[in-house]
Amino acid sequence: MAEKNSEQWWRSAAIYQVYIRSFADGNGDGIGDLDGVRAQLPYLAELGVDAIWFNPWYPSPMADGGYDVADYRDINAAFGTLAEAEKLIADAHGYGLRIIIDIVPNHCSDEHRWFRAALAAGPGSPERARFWFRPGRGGDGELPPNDWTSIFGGPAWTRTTDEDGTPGEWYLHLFAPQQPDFNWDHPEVRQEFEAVLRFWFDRGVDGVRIDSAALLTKDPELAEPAPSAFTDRDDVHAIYRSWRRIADEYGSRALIGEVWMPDVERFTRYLRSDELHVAFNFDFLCCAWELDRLRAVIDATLASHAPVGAPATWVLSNHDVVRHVTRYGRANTAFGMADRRIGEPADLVLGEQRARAAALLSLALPGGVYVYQGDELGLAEVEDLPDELRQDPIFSRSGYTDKGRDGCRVPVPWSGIHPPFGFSPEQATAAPWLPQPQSWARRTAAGQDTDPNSMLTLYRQALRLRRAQPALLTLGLDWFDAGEGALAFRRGPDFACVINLGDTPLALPAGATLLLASGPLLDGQLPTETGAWLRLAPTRE
Ligand code: ISL
Ligand code: CA
Repeated sequence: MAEKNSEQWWRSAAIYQVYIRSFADGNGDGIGDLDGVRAQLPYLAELGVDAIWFNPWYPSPMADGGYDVADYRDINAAFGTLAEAEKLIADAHGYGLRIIIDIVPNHCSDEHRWFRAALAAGPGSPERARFWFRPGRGGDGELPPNDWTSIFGGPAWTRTTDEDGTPGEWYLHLFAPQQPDFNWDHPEVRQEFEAVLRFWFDRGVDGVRIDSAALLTKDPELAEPAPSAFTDRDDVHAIYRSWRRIADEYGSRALIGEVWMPDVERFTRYLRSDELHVAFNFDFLCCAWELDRLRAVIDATLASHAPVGAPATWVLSNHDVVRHVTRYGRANTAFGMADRRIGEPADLVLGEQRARAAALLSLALPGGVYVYQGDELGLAEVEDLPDELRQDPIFSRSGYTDKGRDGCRVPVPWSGIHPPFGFSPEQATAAPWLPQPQSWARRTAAGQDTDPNSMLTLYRQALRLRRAQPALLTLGLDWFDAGEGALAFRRGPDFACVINLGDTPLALPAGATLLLASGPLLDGQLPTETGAWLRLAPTRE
């Protein structure tokens, strides 16, 4: 069992997401880097996670935080070098931490050599065939080829300028104009990404997170309406079948899809046994903090994964969403990507209490679990960033109506009582690329390290217990009745997780012993908005 588990490590791994730019700055330029990560490997090992997922670390003009990739086989100079990345992979392995990198196959940067060559080569050239170049509509080609809009807002097409300075063809970009979409009908695009996968697997990478995995293939005529013309098309699966053959060749390498898909049946197609190993489950992330809804989402998730035999994933926050301490402190605790509601009133004390219970919930559910950097410190969304410092293209492309995702990307506070809170070294030459709030003096890793009641201590204890409970890593879930307002389930015969989402304290099940609680018990009872892990008394048959 243990053997099988380590081969298929992704089935139950706790994965820590590192947004490199904001994690730890080794050289003091205000930008996180690989040196900074390497210095914090002992912290991550001590936290008790099994793997690290790095957001894109490639050379990039950073028009979209590195999701605009200029070279898939190198490292962003601001982060370090390829040799440093290799060293980091080896060091992480030395700590027993696996490495997952982000592959961005839907689009590249407008500074990628292929796109530059396409612009230079002109209309009708083989260089342009790797992307989606089209003449415009209207008398003079002044209208975009179709009316698709970008996921970041504004048109999904940008017009090029020919060498003689006259307006030329348009190219497709489902995201920012600096992110031209690849044409996945082109065999060279397919070969290129297969080679890129091998490049990183050869360097010891244990898995890849596949960005915007359902968007790669398009209606070849570009005629169908959005979004079905470019979302979840049947022919995208052939790509993942070929990637799976490569992953299998290397052995124990995981393919993890970023698939936002409301239709569960369509979603689980990506998880068929010859395709991806796992895909993110965003229903849980978006779900309101309410008993019935949470239970329904958990049930639906497990039911949809069961037929394909794929493990579920549980994510509370990532670099694209409002941090859950803030979400759970709002009157409406549900989340939608289209409406971040930055600045909506939030009770952060309540939000943190719920985030603590949610940590125990997510870490007790069957499958893989993700921790976004700062979750373990209880960081809330930074909602009051000055507009002129916001960098997310969503802010400008939405016409400044959507504040964007910068508020969950503020550099991590490590130590001390003033910014940069140890994010950068003492002799730093620049401030962190986004300013940290002074209130984070209470949120540093060093400050929480020895505090028995801190979020960091809770995560460490929970991750340690999780590792030590074989039932948590392998067995399924059985709901049981623990009283009014309780979300309660067993994993195996004697491990239970109980979350009190009701209005009154809950008595613990008879004979149960407390393993861990997200907050203090009151007269032996589990208070409202509190979660606990329990060892149940053996049942007499
Ligand atoms: O398609 C969507 C909604 O209809 C989006 O949710 C989209 O799938 C999602 O935003 C994709 O996110 C990923 O790719 C983006 C990047 O900005 C994000 O940070 C990344 O997580 C473009 O590469
Ligand atoms: Ca740096």
